[in-house]
Amino acid sequence: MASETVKLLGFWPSPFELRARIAFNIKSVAYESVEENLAAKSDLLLKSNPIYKKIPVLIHNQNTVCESLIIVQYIDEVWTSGPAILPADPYDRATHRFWATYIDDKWFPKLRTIAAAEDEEARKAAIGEVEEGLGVLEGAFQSCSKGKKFFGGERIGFLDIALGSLVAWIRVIETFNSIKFLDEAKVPGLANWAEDFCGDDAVKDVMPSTEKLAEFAKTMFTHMKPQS
Ligand code: GTX
Repeated sequence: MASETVKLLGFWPSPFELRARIAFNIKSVAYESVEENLAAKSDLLLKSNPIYKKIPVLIHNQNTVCESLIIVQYIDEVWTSGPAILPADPYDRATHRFWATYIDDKWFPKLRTIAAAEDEEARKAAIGEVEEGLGVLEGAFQSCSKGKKFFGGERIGFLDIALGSLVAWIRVIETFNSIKFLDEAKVPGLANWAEDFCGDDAVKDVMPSTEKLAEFAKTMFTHMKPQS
């Protein structure tokens, strides 16, 4: 559709924007990428997401869609000619959505807590909680993937995008803390999955490098306060 508007408001280090980019790649949808300055948000962002004032925001013709996981589901439902992102089976879909919510609500905040920890005790506690959560996600991977490469089976699906978008940030935190979260000895399924995910055609050109992200993170973490 030549007259279609498909615009993504984002910010390159954002794992949440990355989710939409990967979904567009899976569907081979061309879109205009608009880089936001989060220290001086554009009127378009403030008008498009007045509730949260956050990126990513998808503008599709007259529709505005906010929240990364909702954007991915919208992309899946609108551009149906490309490969499906959500599983076909209703229970599998529910399971993917459940774990994606767990990642965003419970697990990822712990990863952020490591960077914001005020002392060694808090940092170690947060690392332990992140590792515990990865153990839980390893179990989810074993049951969702059913012996295949991805949570979604033969190809990347919704839950792959939800967790995979965070891999570069996981690696940054690993580097800063001299630890290995995606350790083959502890979470073998996830360790191999992360390599496969990052090498996938829909991902490899949009995933930021750990080095570039680490440079950005150095400044960001200096200003971070502990999350409540
Ligand atoms: N729940 C939202 C989603 O899934 O879309 C979260 C989006 C979000 O947090 N966006 C941030 C934002 O716009 C940018 S991404 C922050 C990533 C940090 C990673 C640290 C390890 N923030 C603007 C604001 O809060 O004002």
